[in-house]
Amino acid sequence: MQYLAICEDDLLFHLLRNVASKQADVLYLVPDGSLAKRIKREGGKARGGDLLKADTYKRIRLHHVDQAIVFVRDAGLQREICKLLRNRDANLFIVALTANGNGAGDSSDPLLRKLQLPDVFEEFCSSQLLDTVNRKKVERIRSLFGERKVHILLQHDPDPDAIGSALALRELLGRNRPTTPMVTFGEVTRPENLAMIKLLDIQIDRITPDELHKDGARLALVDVQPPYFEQPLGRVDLVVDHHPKRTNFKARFADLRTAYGATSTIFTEYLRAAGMEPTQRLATALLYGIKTDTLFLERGSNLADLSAFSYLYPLANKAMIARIERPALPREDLEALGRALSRLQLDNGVAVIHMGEINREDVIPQMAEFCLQIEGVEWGVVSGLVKDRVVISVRNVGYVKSAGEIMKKLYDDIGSAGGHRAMAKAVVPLDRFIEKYGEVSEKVIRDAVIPEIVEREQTNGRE
Ligand SMILES: [Mn+2]
Repeated sequence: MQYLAICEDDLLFHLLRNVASKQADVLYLVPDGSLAKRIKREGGKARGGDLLKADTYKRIRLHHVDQAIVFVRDAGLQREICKLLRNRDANLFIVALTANGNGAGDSSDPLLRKLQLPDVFEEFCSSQLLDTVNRKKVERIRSLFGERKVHILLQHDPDPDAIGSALALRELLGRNRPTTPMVTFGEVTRPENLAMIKLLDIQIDRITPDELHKDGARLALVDVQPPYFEQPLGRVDLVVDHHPKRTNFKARFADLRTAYGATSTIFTEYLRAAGMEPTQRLATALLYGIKTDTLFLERGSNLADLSAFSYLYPLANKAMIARIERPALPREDLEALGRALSRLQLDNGVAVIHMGEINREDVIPQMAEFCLQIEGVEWGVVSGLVKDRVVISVRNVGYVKSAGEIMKKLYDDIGSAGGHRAMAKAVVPLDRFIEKYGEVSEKVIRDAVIPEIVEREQTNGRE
């Protein structure tokens, strides 16, 4: 690239010398000869001349120039220079660096771009500064654990951001699964998250509070802070998180960045500062962590998230993320569904389906949703037996919307139930369900639910 930089002084020369000298060939046009000499002495290409005279530009072969940079503080002067350049060459790309809000030049000129100087410098400086800060933090993190085993403790239902962060921490420490396991007091339940750990071959072990420091193991928390846990955790060595700061807790190292949309963003910065390019597996986990925590960069994300996201994107396996997001339905569950559909009866616009024993809980609400597509159906009521729990999902498009109310009335005394007007759910332990209804079947659910729906439709009428 051949640049022509039109400047009042040698500031831009000093700035660009360190940044762009290797990629760019820059000719500096400055107002006087002595300044031009100074730049030449320091290894630059320069020419002196009156910046407001057309002759000055005639002596420069503009057709060799790919881009002109106009770095003149006075807006009026800048406008004049842009005009002179444009008169000489109608196809020249011009970037005008302006120090104040109004910029300069003809804004209808499609080949003229204006950049605010404070933005340019801020971006340049902050990324450099952050890099140093992050490098120091990585050094500190690596000094925390010695040869000890490290438990990376995640929240009760570990999510992609936590999992991606934990993988990155392990990588930063140069550790492996046996010496640095991911642990939780709960378990992964969301279908997407289950798909993520399966496809990325990630293991999360269940642990009890007493085992946290077994055999002198150290403790690291990512995407969560100690007060989240009801029980005391003992000594905590590391906390890296983006959630709002919780009440006082002690940790040997803490990095809390509440302005960030994801903890995975913090770990991406650590990796970059440490000069470690993530593997495809790690990049996929981190990218998916940022994506889910920021709702694809829409919620609570900032520039840092955007920058981490665009860094990870080319390194990650996008096809795998697509598979994680649309987890396949287990075959056996589909078969249960097919059988249930084949004997579907409609009663007052209500479709009731009991799927029997199924493997994946999320199949139940998906099915209830699907029922609404069947002609004449206003209510979809779908139940299934998931391990030792009866799960009932209700969807409704009718005029009388009281799905949550009905579920609460019928099942809240023996389990947990609730929801909105159009969407509700009940989860009841199997033994308590049988105690009350004698069995789990389509019939007992139908007999309980339909009178409630009919009663409400009659009292409320059709508005
Ligand atoms: Mn998070």
